[in-house]
Amino acid sequence: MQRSTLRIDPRFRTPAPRAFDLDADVVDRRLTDPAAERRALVTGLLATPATIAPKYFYDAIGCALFCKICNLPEYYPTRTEARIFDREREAIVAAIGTGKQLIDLGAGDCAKAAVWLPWLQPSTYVAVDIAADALEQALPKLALAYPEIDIRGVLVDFTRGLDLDLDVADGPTTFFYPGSSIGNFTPADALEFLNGITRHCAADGGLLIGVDTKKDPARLRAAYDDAAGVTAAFNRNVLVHVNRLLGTRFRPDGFKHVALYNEALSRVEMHLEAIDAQTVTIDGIGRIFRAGERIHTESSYKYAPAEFVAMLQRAGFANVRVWQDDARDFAVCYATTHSAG
Ligand code: AVI
Repeated sequence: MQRSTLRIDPRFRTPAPRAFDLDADVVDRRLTDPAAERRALVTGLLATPATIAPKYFYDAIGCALFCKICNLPEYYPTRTEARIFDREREAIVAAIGTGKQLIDLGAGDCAKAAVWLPWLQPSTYVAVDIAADALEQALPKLALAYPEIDIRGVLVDFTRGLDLDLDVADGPTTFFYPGSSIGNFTPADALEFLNGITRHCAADGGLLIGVDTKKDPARLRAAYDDAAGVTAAFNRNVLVHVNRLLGTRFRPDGFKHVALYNEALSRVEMHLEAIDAQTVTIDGIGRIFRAGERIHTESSYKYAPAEFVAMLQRAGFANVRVWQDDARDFAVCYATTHSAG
């Protein structure tokens, strides 16, 4: 079978770390093993059911579409979390304390953390993300606005493990993981990830995290299948990204966006469903997607607050505080590794 000679995304070729000398440093630690990344993506596509890891949503177009999703009327998590943060700011700052280093996981354009900087007055702000563009644009501006804070960026794929040993200094540390991104891990992986955070939390450290709660399935479905079709475009764009990475020729408009709530597993699932049969050559193998066959692209787990608190405790956090909006659509937790927090 002949192999494709289409252009392969250089992200799968160049493992060399780079450092940008802007006003803030950004270190790239993403590509530990590009061949293994590629293999995992190919294996997922050749499997039945086929899967694509949600991290592949976030190329430049995917990031822009995700920003749009966050402002959609149906997508309540972003604005509900922001309202909780606004309403509870002083109580949250009192719980966290000031002057610690702040590690922002999945920082994106750093907009969420930027609101906290004047309140938490961190000694160091480390923005961590898999995607470079938004981070590289945001950090120099933050460095200019807050010259007293040591501002740095780290590009890392923390779905492969949270190894920030080179980036987190000793001393009190606050991890910030908003947006309910923890829901994109399976519960087992979420527990392991939270466990990794406790490892990095020195005495007097903690985690400020947002989590989406269980609710009416119709509302959950609507949040992931908006009337304007932005989430559908976000979902299909993953195939454009995969085409670029692997040199495949998926026809994204040959797939239908499907969002459903799997009540037994408490998760919203997103899939791409082949409208007609489509054969795609993947690493020299002709993979037939039958009409109606689905590629699973994302799971977004929803937690009752008590369930999530129990998970934080299992991960090694000792003291957990929870704040919610009046409708209890979303929960913000601050958890510490010491019992007096
Ligand atoms: C990033 N993550 C928390 C979003 C979520 O709600 O699971 C990703 C998303 N997918 C579709 N809409 C939003």
